Amino acid sequence: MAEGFVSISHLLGGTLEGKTARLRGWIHRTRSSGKLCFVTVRDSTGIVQVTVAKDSVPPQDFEDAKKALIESSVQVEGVVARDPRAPGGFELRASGFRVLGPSENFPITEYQSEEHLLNYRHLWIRSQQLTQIMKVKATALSAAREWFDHNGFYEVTPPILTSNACEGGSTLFEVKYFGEKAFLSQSAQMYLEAIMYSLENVFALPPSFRAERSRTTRHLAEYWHLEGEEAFVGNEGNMRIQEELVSAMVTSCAKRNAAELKALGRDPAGLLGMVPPFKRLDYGDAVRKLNEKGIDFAWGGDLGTNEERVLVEGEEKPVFVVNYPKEVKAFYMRENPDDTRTYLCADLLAPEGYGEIIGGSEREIDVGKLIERLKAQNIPLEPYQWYLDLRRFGSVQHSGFGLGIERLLRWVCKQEHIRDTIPFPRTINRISP
Ligand code: NSS
Repeated sequence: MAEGFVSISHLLGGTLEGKTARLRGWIHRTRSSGKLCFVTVRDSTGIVQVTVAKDSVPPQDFEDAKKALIESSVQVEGVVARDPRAPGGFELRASGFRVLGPSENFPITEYQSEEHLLNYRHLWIRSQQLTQIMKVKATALSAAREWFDHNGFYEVTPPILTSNACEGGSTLFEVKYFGEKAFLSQSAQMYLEAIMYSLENVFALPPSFRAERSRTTRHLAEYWHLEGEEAFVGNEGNMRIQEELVSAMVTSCAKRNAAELKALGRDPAGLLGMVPPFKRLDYGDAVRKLNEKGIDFAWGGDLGTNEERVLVEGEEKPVFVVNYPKEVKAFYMRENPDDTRTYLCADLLAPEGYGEIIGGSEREIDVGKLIERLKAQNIPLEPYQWYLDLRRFGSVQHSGFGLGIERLLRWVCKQEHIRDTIPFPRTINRISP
């Protein structure tokens, strides 16, 4: 906080009652009646009511306060007074009111279409809803970094421009690269696997890119991907790491952002219960469960939104679905020795039907099997030679996972649409603003 100015949360804390204080912020709402203006002002910490009485400020200040439109930036000086009618219980009774940057007529009013709000995202980003979500997201990210830090992981910085696919060709964004073809990274996994050989436990938080052609409420074309890779860890150990990490992230949000979560309609007390262990549900049992519930679903299919929703019905906590059939998963996963039709892998499904938030697996270390699978899918080997090399020079058992940050936030912040968990969403029909 700059010298001489108080934050609104400090002002609302009560310790400044009767004292003179100065604050800076933006006009949230304003109305005036005769000799009195009520201006609510927001800063990054909260919203407070400012009363500007004609008799208490210089004449020009009163005129400015009366004229100032919402979203004008202002500086106010006054006395902090307890007032039960004011939101927050305190108000600032102005002795001085200055407009720093006037606002034109703000193009967003109360009831606007989603399309309008997305066109004006650069201004809508100031809304209470998006502000609250961004605060929760900042907590989730710092809690994740704290957790990794306390558990012996190194943060590393993988490339974004890549020459090969990690998650299959259908969702690759192609870019021109000095006359060659390159792609935006879908996942840092292969690079984390390479770095694992020196640092053993690594994580990264890069953006990932998916040219998702479907319009859904849980797909973005650009999202933030929290990925871990661990040496000498199998599929079960991988799940233990994930459940502890998710628990640390979610419970930190519940503790540090209770007010924001409540405002978003999420009860923070419920999130405090997201502690390990999370249930493991074998894919085969998942198919049986779906069939028992009258859903026509055959072994070998991929779980869609509806199946994922049904599988977590009645569950309080996230659920791991383990050992998917090979045909629905990526080539790099380790074959399950107990059932070679499946891989040693797990997807973590959030409760309440929010769906998959993590995809993870133990990695195949048999280079012959990897080559066989790439060939079977008619994928040229050349771009993967470096990845195959990783199995040729001191390979060890290892596992990893990728957590979609916005998927987790959609659940934690109880959002209908994933786009509101990222400031400037990129989707099939939007790259602007
Ligand atoms: O495709 S994943 O399931 N798995 C991977 O990319 C692995 N290579 C990760 C790894 O093992 N290092 O994606 C992982 C997660 C998935 O569970 C979602 O939470 C999220 O990434 N994800 C997405 N979030 C938002 N939008 C889109 N389109 C999206 N695709 C995946």
